[in-house]
Amino acid sequence: MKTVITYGVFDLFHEGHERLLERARKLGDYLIVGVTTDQYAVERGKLCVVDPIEVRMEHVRNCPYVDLVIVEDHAGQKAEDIQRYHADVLAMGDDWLGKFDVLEALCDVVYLPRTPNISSTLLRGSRFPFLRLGMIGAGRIAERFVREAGFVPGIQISNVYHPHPDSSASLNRFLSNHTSMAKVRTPEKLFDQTDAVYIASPHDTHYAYAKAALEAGKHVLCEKPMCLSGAEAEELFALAESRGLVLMEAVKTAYCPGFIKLCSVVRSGFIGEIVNVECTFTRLTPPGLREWNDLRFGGSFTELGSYILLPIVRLLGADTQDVTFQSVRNENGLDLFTRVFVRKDGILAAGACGIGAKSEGSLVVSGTRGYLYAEAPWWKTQYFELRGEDPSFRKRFVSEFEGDGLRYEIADFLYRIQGHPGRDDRLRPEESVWMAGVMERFLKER
Ligand code: C2G
Repeated sequence: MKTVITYGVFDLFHEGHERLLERARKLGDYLIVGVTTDQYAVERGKLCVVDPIEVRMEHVRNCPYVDLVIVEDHAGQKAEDIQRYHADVLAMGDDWLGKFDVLEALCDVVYLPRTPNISSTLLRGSRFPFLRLGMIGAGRIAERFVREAGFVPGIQISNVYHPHPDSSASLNRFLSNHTSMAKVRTPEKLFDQTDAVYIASPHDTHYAYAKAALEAGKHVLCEKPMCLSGAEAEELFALAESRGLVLMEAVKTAYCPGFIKLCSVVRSGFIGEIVNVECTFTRLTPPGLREWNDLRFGGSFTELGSYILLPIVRLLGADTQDVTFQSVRNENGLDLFTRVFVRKDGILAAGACGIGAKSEGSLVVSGTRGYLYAEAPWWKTQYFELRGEDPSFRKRFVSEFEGDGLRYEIADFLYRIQGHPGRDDRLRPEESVWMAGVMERFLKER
């Protein structure tokens, strides 16, 4: 018997997939198909898979040329499977031409021509119209956002509104790099021409822009901190819900595969009951920037606090009120370094952030049986390990964090706009509301 093996995501199963499987089966007598998991697809840069794995596997299983369906979930698996199933041929579409030649040491490798004019990407485009996204703010993060959105098929950033006439040089620089993008003179004009809005203006303006956008019927992705008071955040989420719109706070870590895995590992009980969470995020910030000069909303905590509050709220929950702060201040009263302490039912948490001090950017979650250590920069989660009393015990986890990592939140935003339900392992509204409440308390005490 001659065994053939092939792999794919098989999203929105179509004629091109079927024809590939038909020809693959003809190369032998038995066809095994590895269907890529959602998570592994994301790790390989496919951010917009629509059908969940059970649906994709069902489609492949129902295909008359397929004898066995297996799951593909990690790098290196093809070599393992070829040996495990004694495969004689690995068949792949010719979009992969040359990429798997190295496996010729184990079996024949055949690249089959792709069927022209059909793909999951094209089908996604016809099922879901292109999302026209407008940007409010062309400041420091805007350039990165545009670059990262380029990795999410189905989004077109059409225009930008920049609220600060005094920084028009940065707007002009930005526009000269993005000639397809138009400048609009008012937020209303922006709303008229778009389906969704990304807000990247100064912190204290987020709430008003988000509210106006939602009232105009636009989905909103808002930079952190989305709001500086819990009531404002609650109001925005209620408004979004009443209008059937998506509202998301852009804390990029909350949507990246590594951090999602980290929280799941903690929740799965490997380290026992959680007793303490500690994390740090520092970024030495050059003098003269808004962080140092804005006496009302500058400083470390408003700038970086959302990151350190994220693992705390994810792991302790959004119902804790016992929050205190300690800060080291600059001459102008702004915090150059802040520690936040949170306590809930026998669990402690402490986060530290600073724009004027450098420290190790790690995250440690301590439990009754062991602890999780995520190495710096934990907010771009790529590597973490579980450790216990026995120093020789180490369980290691590695994840991809591509580029600047904004692509994951952008993909999630699009996924939800397309009508898929919000996923509970991403940032939830009540968590954003809690973080806004903590910001409010910090600003009041300062
Ligand atoms: N295919 C094809 N013709 C098309 C579209 C796809 O022949 N018009 C083939 C692809 O070349 C691939 C298979 O169908 O061999 C599955 O395609 P995708 O679902 O796009 O999966 P892919 O990204 O190739 O996943 O680890 C392997 C990866 O998961 C491969």
